[in-house]
Amino acid sequence: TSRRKFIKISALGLGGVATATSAFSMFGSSSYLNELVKQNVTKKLKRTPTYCEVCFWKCAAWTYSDEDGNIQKIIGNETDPHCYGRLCPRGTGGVGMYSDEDRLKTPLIRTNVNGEETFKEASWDEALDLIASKFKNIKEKYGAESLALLKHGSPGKHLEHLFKAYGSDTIAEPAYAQCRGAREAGFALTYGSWVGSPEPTDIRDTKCLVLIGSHIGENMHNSQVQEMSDAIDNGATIITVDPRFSTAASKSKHWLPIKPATDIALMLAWMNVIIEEGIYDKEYVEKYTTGFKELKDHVLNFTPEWAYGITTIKPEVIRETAREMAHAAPAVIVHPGRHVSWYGDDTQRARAMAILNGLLGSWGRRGGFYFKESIKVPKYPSPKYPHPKWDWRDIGEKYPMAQMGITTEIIRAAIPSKDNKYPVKAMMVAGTNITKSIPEKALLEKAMDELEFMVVLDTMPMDVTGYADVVLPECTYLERYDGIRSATNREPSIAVRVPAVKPKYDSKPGWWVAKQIGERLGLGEYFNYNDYKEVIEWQLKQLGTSLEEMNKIGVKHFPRKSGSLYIEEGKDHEFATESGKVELYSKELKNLGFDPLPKYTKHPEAPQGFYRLNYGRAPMHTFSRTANNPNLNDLKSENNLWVNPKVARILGLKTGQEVWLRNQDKITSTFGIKVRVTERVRWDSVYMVHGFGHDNKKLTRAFGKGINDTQMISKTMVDPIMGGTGMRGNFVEILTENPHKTVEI
Ligand code: MGD
Ligand code: SF4
Repeated sequence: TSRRKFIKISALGLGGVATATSAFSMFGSSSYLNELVKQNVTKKLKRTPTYCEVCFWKCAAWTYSDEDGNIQKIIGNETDPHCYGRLCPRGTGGVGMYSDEDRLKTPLIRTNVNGEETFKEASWDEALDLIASKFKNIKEKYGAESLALLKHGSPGKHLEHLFKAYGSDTIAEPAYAQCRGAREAGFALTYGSWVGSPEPTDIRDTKCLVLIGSHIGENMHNSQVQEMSDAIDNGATIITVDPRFSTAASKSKHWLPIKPATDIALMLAWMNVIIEEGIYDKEYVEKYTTGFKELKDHVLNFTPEWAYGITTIKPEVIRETAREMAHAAPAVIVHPGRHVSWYGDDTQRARAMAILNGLLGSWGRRGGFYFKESIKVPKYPSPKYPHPKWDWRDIGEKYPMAQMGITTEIIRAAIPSKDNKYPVKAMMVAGTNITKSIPEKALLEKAMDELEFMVVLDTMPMDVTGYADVVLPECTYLERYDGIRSATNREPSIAVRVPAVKPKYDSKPGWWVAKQIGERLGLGEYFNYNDYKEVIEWQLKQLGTSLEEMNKIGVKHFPRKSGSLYIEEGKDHEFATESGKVELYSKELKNLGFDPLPKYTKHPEAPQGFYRLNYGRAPMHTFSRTANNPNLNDLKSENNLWVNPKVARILGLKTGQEVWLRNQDKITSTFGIKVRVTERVRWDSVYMVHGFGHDNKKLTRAFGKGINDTQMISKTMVDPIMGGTGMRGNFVEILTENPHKTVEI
């Protein structure tokens, strides 16, 4: 049997759905605070600043804890531009991450008892000594570069510092290749600037918001949802392109139920109408863009009639929506989306979005995209990092526009082969549940099996911990310091994270883990502090403030230094591209051997009896991390399979009935899922919320609830430009009988 078999047995010695339309009104309000204060007049509450870690929007918040160390409530910081004083349901429910009794409680080390693999509880010293000795051993045998780090969120930053100090920059996170990488490449090619997070979309002042497969409202990015809600109240036109009637679609003037995988064709037709009817922003195009002539010739034949045959969207609807956009311009946003790794031509789809925005003159304009700004947090003094012999760039060299590590390529590099020049031999996984976030499970399991050593740092016994040699329990964001948040926004601001309570059980902060391993590896000079608090204090001082002040205000604002939010009337503006202009036609892509202008390519369709597997978000959950959270599990404990009534009729399915799925590669879902018959999904696809179907029994609430969409994604379409993992080309058939005699776990 495989050495790194998923540990199923428990360790030695270790013991109702909200309606979609309510997503816009699910925010916690500061009236909670008054209520809370009233309720606790006798109890003194301590208020501690933090920023949320339930998703990566990083809303600044206040944690209220009582004298007994219980967290009473988390409330949005009124002055924070990420949340405007209101947290989303997940942020409010973040306290469940702290109180979840299934949390990892102590370090665990894989061991073999009577031929059975299991975990034994270990002391921190034992676990850290083992990690340090294994890391040293790998470095001696292969070089530090063979140690890879897959990470996400705040703990990742601390471990990145450790890895770089030890000589490895073999680092990646799923937020790139499995999420927004293609959009960053597409917009960087066009505007010379990443979109970044939060997106610099000026939604509060927009007159027209175009969402192409972006489901804001279910994808609950706080200020963005609030601004969209305000924009709707102010009469903005929303145009939603989605094969599914999403919450956003329900708020839209136009819902375009596009045939999946044909969005580029629709956008080419929009360009055709906007150019042919002469309703593009002529002044902007002339002054700020290059390649208009090539674009015009390129889209000449991509008429709405041509696109109709591909997208199933009627020509008059294509024309009408194009005119609405142009009418609103420049206060129009063709939203770049967030999770965009769909069909492997995702950079080109992002380019099409970027080009449309260019034609409409919305980049750098009020109600379009503003020029974002952030403040640089000075780096705490530390020696220079050594220069690795190879790093993530070399591993991803096939993909010329990869601007960050590609998780899947790093994983592949763990599988030995003759021509693997960059062998990965050990891996640390911190704050990412790769068994749910990275598809092609067979490949991932093979890679993990080949590793000489694997360590996981997590707060919960997620399925990925079952593959580790050592599991380290991190305390939650409410129990630790972390780096200062300095995100891009309309105005620069910073926020701090200060522990509200002591770490529960034997859990420790990520910064402490990094420092402990670092010291054992002889890297003490890189960790020249006893407590991370000292790092923050030093940085805050450089920024002209102090922890004392930040404890009172939570968020500090700084004036803009880069100039106006928008292009100033009559002034020139230089974009950060090679030409200094918005590159409608991309010479860069041409020189790299790719299409300089986006083209529509046909993608495979579902075979007879199969449906395209589509997936997305629910407002009360983030990926797989919240499924077991007691508060959020209460709101939604499992996912459902959305099935069109036509399909339900053919297969004889009823709402609430349990079904199983089998995909095109004959992979059968471990668990079942309940059907939801709804007109809101097209007949050629089925839909489910990502992040369910957990297969670790230690997650007592989430175990076996719903289907893990990632398990059904055994085929990927890789973006040749930046290495993104297209996941929407998988097809499933619906089984009404349980294919497992006894459910295997
Ligand atoms: P999560 O499932 O939230 O997402 O991928 P991941 O980042 O892997 O896993 C986060 C892990 O971090 C969990 O194990 C959680 O317990 C742990 N964790 C939470 N807080 C902390 C902490 O404070 N410290 C530590 N050490 N650990 C913590 C997300 C990725 O997935 C992204 S960004 C996208 S957009 C993709 N979405 C997606 C999809 O929609 N469908 C499918 N099939 N795959 C996807 N993969 C991608
Ligand atoms: Fe937390 Fe919600 Fe903000 Fe994300 S959007 S950081 S989950 S409050």
